[in-house]
Amino acid sequence: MNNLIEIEKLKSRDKRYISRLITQVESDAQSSSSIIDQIFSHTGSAWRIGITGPPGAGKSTITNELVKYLLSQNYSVGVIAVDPTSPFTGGALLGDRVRMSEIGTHNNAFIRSMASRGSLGGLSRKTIDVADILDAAGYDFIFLETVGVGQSELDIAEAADTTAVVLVPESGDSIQAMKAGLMEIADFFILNKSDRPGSETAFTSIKSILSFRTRKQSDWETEIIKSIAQDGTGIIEIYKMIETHREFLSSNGLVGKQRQKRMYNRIREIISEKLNKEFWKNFNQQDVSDSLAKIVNGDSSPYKFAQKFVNEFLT
Ligand SMILES: Nc1nc2c(ncn2[C@@H]2O[C@H](COP(=O)(O)OP(=O)(O)O)[C@@H](O)[C@H]2O)c(=O)[nH]1
Ligand SMILES: [Mg+2]
Repeated sequence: MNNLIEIEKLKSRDKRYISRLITQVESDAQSSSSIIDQIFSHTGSAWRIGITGPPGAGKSTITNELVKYLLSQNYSVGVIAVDPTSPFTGGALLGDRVRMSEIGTHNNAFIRSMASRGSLGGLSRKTIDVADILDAAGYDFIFLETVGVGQSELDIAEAADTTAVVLVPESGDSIQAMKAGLMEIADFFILNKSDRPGSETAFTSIKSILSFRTRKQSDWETEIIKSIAQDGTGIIEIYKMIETHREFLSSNGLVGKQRQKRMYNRIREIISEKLNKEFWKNFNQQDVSDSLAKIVNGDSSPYKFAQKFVNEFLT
């Protein structure tokens, strides 16, 4: 297709146009690079907020409430919900779609669910490309919701300016989270479902673990906000915390630094993807199959096989 971007149309936040660009980004890397090349100089104004945590913690409910609040304050908001997709259905969670449609029809809001397939972490290159599209379109805030289970929460910290980790009182989630490295990436915590039993205990235990950890930024105090997302309790406090963190980064000259680090990781990812593709283009399936048979027969080893192919690629 003709990939000449109509910047004015994008900036008018024409939703159908934005959707079309996103679909192209999702479909192939060639379109992505053409689109991002053209819009990139228009990005950088949006504030990107990562919301991560275990499944069912209330991330979507919190995001939904925050968006409603921001809309009431006349801000425009983009939401990218990255769902752990079943390889069988290939679609995002239905519940989220229904919930999101509530705000999705608002003129100043744009909601998109994305599958997390095809990437090891929760956030693929495509997600960040989509965030760029929404940024260039002029949305004031962009939310990135991802499930944090293991590796993926590390990725969200690479994509967001402010990262909030959502925990709930039950099931020792708080302790699990510390192990999973969520401590290092959280700019603040949200203890959601504070209406449930055990929330005080959970609060105290997160607080005490926080006091032992190495800080993300030396002068930044990582706080825990209690919320009951269902009825909106704590939502304004969460918003204020986002603003406080933004102010902290801005006044210390850290916004650019953080974004540079992100850019470095993003470029590395793009290079990996490119090299990987180039690499496998070089070999025909028959060569690969022959070598595999040799390895399985014990005539070669996986390391020898890999080295031979790398050598061939490099010459
Ligand atoms: N009791 C209680 N339930 C909540 C609260 N926030 C969300 N929920 C419910 O928890 C379930 C999972 O919420 P959801 O936002 O989809 O979680 P996500 O998987 O983290 O996005 C839903 O049924 C919500 O209605 C809360 O503060 N208290
Ligand atoms: Mg969700």
